[in-house]
Amino acid sequence: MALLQILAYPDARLRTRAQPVRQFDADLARLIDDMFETMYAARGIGLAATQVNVHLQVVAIDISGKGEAPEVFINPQIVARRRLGKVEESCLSVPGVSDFVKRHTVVRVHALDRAGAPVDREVDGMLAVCLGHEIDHLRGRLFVDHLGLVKRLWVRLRAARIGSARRASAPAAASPDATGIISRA
Ligand code: GNR
Ligand code: NI
Repeated sequence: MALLQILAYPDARLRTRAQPVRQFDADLARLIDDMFETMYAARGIGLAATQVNVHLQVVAIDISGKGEAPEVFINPQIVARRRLGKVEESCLSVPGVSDFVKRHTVVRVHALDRAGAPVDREVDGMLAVCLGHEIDHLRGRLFVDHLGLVKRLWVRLRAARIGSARRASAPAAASPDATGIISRA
């Protein structure tokens, strides 16, 4: 297993639209395992493949945050939605920022599981919100795109500051290799 590098806003690669998965093979299984490992290490409750620079429609979620409820959604489609709510969101690709976003809190999702078998589920609460957030990633959208202009400008300035501080202090040894993979010792 390997930790993957998570792209950070405003990286243009986060705007890529993910392609549907067509092959349920060992590469896909490895990607899913690496995504969970990366998500848990970063203390997130969800991760879209887009965030690790793999532009396939793969979403990993565990709203328990600690390995209790891992769920994979491949090629997910929301086919029904209801009950709009305002929920505070954060994103591993937009570190240090959280804000309230309008999302549906009950959604019906069609997807495939890691073996390629069809899934048809109605989910609610945090799982529904997280699924909306992750499906946005697969389409190149970030939660900050839902915020007002002033807040979005603030997020951009902040990201520029954090980015330049990181570049100034980042030791070369901590960088991922050309594949984007940070190997475990
Ligand atoms: O860890 C995460 N927390 C979170 C909180 C509220 C709504 C959505 C999320 S997803 C986020 C991890 C992430 O960036 N997934 O793309
Ligand atoms: Ni996110």
